[in-house]
Amino acid sequence: MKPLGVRLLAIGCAAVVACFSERGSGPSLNTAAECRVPVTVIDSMHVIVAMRDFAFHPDSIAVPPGGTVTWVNCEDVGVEPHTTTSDTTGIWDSSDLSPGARFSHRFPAVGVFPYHCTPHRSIGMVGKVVVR
Ligand SMILES: [Cu+2]
Repeated sequence: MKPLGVRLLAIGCAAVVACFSERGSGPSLNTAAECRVPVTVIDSMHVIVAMRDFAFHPDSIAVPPGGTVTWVNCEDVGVEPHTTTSDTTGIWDSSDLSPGARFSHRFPAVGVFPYHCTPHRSIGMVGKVVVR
C-alpha cells in the first residue's frame, strides 16, 4: 500500500501546483493508478472523478473552497472521447479527453456546479461538484 500512497500524493501535489483549469501533461502522472484508486479523495483539497462506461464516478462530489477536481478518462483505448463541461458556460470546459487523458479545475468559492459531457449529455452523462 505504501508505494501507491506515495505515488498518489505526488500526483496530488503536481495537480495542485498546475492549478487552474489546466490540462494535465507530463510523464510523471500515472493514469492507470488514478483509475484504480478505490476512493476518490487524494487529500482534503483534491479529488478524482473517473469517466467510465459513459458516466462520471462519482457523479456528485464535494470539495472545500479552493479544492481541485481532476477528471480522468478511464475508458479503454478506442472508446470515443468525453468532456467535462460546466452547465454554466465558461466556468470550465475540458474539450475532448481521450482515454487516459485528464483535466483539472480548481473551485475557489462555495456553490453548486452541475456539469456534463458535451457529446453524451443526452444519454445522461452528467455530474455535479458541490463546493462547501
Ligand atoms: Cu462522454
